Order: sequence, then structure tokens, then C-alpha cells
Amino acid sequence: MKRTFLGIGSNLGNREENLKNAVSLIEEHIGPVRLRSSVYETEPWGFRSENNFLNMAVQAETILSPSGLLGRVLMIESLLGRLREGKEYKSRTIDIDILLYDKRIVRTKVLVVPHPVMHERRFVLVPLCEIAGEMIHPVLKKSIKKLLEECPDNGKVKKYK
Ligand code: PH2
Ligand code: MG
Ligand code: MG
Repeated sequence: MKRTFLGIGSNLGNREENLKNAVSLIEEHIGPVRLRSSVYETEPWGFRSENNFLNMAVQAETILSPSGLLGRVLMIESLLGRLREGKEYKSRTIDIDILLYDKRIVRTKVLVVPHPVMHERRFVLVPLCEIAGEMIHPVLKKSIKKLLEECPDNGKVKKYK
């Protein structure tokens, strides 16, 4: 069994319902969810939108390989109505990002783990810190707590639920 941390976000449709459905589908298709953070309301990062996000992080156990895990993540996103088109950031019903996979470093054409810019985003670090504050980022060699303290991002992240 491997431990993976996933970041989940939604800023379209019924955002709370979308997160809830994502967690259920993660349990069904990826593995048992052992930890879940609070839900945070966050400002869109990197693009303009009227719609704030809800973001959260979970820890799941899985027997899937990193690429198997990515396959399931993409499947769950499409089950929840995620449409992918173009390269820029867009509003979305659901986004699930693989933040960490055990202590592994993965770099393939389609997948980079740890998530390459997670340390630059408060909307990722604040929820992740709640459930993985002491985890060491295997590339940056710092705890999540430390990365949050050092994060220059000042996007608003506020506890929602
Ligand atoms: N996801 C993005 C881009 N910007 N901003 C917030 N607040 N939350 C997100 O989940 C998010 C974002 C790309 O995946
Ligand atoms: Mg994302
Ligand atoms: Mg994504």
C-alpha cells in the first residue's frame, strides 16, 4: 500500500457537492481515504474569474502505481463533468491533483510528482498542512509546514467548512 496526497478543487456548479463526489469516487476507484482536510474557500490563482474555488486535500491509500493513479484521477474528473480544452487555466467543476506519492519522485512526460508548483500556492499548502504538516517534500527537503511559512503567495484562503 502506498500513501498519496491529493489536492481537490472546484469553482463551477455545486462546489461542495463536487468535492464530496470526488472524495467518494476516490474511495471507490483509488483506495481508502484516511485523512481529509477542512474545506477552504480560495481566490482563483493564476487567472481571473468571478467564481472562488473550494479546495481541500486528502490522503488516500492505494495499490496503484503513479501512472495507474493518474489514469484513475483523469477518469474521476471526467465522470464529474470536467472538460479539458486549451492550455490556460479555466473554471472547472473539479480538479484533482496528485501532490505527493509516498516519498517518491516521478518525472514522466505526463506526470510530475511532487506537484511541480504546489509550494507556490497557498490554496494547496494550507489544506495539505492540516493533514501532512510534518511530511517532508522529497525534492525541496522541507516540511509542508515550512513550505507554507516560506510561501510568497498571498492569495486569500479562508476556512469554509
Ligand atoms: N487550480 C488551478 C489554477 N488556479 N486557484 C485556486 N484558488 N484553486 C485551484 O484549485 C486552482 C486555482 C489549476 O489547477
Ligand atoms: Mg490543479
Ligand atoms: Mg489538475
